Amino acid sequence: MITFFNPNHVAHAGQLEMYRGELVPCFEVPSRADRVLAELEHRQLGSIQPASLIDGSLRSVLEKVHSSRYLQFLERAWGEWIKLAPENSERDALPSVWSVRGMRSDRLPSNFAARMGLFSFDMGTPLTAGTWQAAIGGAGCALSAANRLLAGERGTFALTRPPGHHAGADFFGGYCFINNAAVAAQVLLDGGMARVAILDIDYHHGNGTQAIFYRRSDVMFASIHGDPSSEYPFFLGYADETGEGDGVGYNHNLPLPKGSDFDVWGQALTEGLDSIFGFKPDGLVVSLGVDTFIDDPISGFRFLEEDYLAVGRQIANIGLPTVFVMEGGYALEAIGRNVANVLQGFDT
Ligand code: SP5
Ligand code: ZN
Repeated sequence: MITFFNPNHVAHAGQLEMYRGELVPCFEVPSRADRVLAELEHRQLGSIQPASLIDGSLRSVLEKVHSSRYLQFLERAWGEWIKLAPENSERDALPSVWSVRGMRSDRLPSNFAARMGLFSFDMGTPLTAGTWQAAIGGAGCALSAANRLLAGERGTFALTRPPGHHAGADFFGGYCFINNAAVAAQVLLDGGMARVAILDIDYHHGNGTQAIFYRRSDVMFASIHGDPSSEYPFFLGYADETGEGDGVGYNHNLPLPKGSDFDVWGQALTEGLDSIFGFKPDGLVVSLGVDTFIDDPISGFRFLEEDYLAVGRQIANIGLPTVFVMEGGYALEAIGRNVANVLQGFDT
C-alpha cells in the first residue's frame, strides 16, 4: 500500500462547531491524520510520501467535480471574512442563514453571510484561515493516489483531512469542503477507466458524493451508513435513492439502524460489493471512514478493532485496483489502528 498524505492538512484546524444550541470543540481535529500517519509508519505498511501540491491537472479535475462559483467562493472566503471585521481573524466563519425550498439559489448574494449559507448545509463545519490550503492539498492527495493506481499499483491511500464525502458540487458541510473521493474517481475516469465504483463505508451517508454522480452511469455509488431517518446527514441516504436520468440503477444505499454491529454490517458489505462487481468497474474508490467504531464519540455502530481487518480483506476480494480516501473517524485513541487494519487487511 502506497500512502500519499496531505502535508497541508494542519492548516485547517477548526475551533468550534454548533451542537444542541452551543458551540463545542470540533471533533474533526488535526491529530486524526497525524495518528493515522504514525500508525502506518509504525507498522511499515508501505511507502509514505507527501502529495505534491503543485499540479496543473488539479484545477481541471476540480472543475469537473465542483461548480466554478463554489470554488471561487471557497478560495476567497477567508479573505472576505476578515475584511468584514478585524476581530474575525480570531474566530472561524460559520453559516447562519440558508436558502430553502421556495427561495432562490440562482442569485449570488453580495452579502458574505448569505453566500456562506448558499454554499453550505450545516453549522458544524467552520471555515478557517487555512481551510482552502488544506482542502486543496487533500484534492492533490486524492489525485496522486489515483494517478499511482493508473500507473499499475493495486492499492493506494490518500491520507488527508478535512474529509470530503459530504461536500457536493457547490456546498460544504459535515466537516467537508472538497470531495476528495469524487476527485479520485474523476481522475481514474480521465486516465482511461470506463467505469469507476465508489464504496462509502463512513458511518454517515456520503450525500455529497451521491449528489455529484446521481445522474451519471460512469460512476456507481454504493454506501453503507446509519439510517438517515435518525442519523446525520438526515436528508439523504435512503434505500429508494437509486439514481436519476442516465444514473438510474447506479446508486445503491444500504442504511442500517443505529447500534448495528459488524455481523449485520458485513452482510450489507457483501451486498454492496456484489452490486459493484456486477457493474464491472475498472477501479474502486473507497471512502474510508472509521467512525463505525464502537467508541466513536458521534456515531452509532459497534465495530471492534479486529473487524477492520475483515473489512480490508473483503474489499480486496473483489480484485479491483483500489484507492482508499480518508473520511471520518473521531475516536482519536484508536483511529490509527482502525485505519491501518483496513489497509493491512486489504494487503494480505
Ligand atoms: C466526515 C464525517 O464523518 N462527518 C460527520 C459530520 C457530523 N456532524 C454532526 C455531528 C453531530 C455531533 N453529535 C454529537 C453527539 C454526541 N453524543
Ligand atoms: Zn462520518
